[in-house]
Amino acid sequence: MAVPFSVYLFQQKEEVEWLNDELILLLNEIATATKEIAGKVRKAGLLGVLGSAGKVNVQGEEVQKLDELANEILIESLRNCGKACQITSEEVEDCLVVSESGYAVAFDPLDGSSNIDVNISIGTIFSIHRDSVMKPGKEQLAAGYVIYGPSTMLVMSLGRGVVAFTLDPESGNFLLSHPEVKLPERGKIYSINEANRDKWTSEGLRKFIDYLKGEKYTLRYVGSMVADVHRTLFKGGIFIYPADKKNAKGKLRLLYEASPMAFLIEQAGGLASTGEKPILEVVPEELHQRVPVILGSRWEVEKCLEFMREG
Ligand code: AHM
Ligand code: MG
Repeated sequence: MAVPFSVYLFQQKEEVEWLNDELILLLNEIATATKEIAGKVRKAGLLGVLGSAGKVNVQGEEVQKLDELANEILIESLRNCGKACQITSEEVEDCLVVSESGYAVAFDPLDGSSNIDVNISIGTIFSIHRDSVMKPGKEQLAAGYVIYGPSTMLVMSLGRGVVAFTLDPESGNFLLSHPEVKLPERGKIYSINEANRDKWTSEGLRKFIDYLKGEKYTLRYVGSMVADVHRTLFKGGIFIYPADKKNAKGKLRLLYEASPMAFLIEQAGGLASTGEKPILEVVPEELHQRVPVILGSRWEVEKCLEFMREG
């Protein structure tokens, strides 16, 4: 019988010194909220929650109804559980300060919005720090994502490797399905929005992608970071969202996209870089700060950085 998420957390208390009952409660709360979101995602076409909410968010992007719903579900459960001192969401301009100390949670309630209406995998990403979110990613106490795909899966790290749980629709439990997620040293897939090729600011990056083509790599790009990183984590290869002429710092947000994904990738044995430094070393300056993202198997990431340095 596979181990349920809540039981797994209790078992980890021995291994992870910062894992106490409070953090366990918080993590369970996040898992419960994502199950509710999974239910809404599954029935989206029947609930009338597809399409735009008719407004733009702090990033200037169109908000989808399901984005809003997922955001409300997460904020409500984090407020109610009483363990979150700060709540930061992609959909909310300011950080919600609940109390002075405790756990600071940052999340992207529904990543991959452009895929919502077409029934393609989307996800929720979360990152947990002590007291404040304005700390480098290497200080995360826990990070993870839930992918709403053919299966709903929760992939998480407490800084002791990466584990994955699959939602069992019968029992409603996240059950441990992948006790040790390890990134292959090298893969066969690259994942980047190649339509932006002419806009990329790094000539070295264009040469790197050409090099991969010569090495018979294949291209996979969903356009949901959660899905693209999930595939990279399990199959290896490289995922890139680079700086370009439109987005000088790339598109993805540090606190609730780049940093938690970098934590998972590195905990699984891979690398994650901005092109200049490890993502986990970046000290946040703004809540909704963006960073270029290059992550995946060690071999490809190192090679990409080499090409980018040479220009
Ligand atoms: P979102 O949080 O508004 O959904 O935007 C982030 C998404 C990521 O999931 C994905 O990697 C990226 O945007 C895709 O961007 P593009 O369409 O420019 O390739
Ligand atoms: Mg997002």
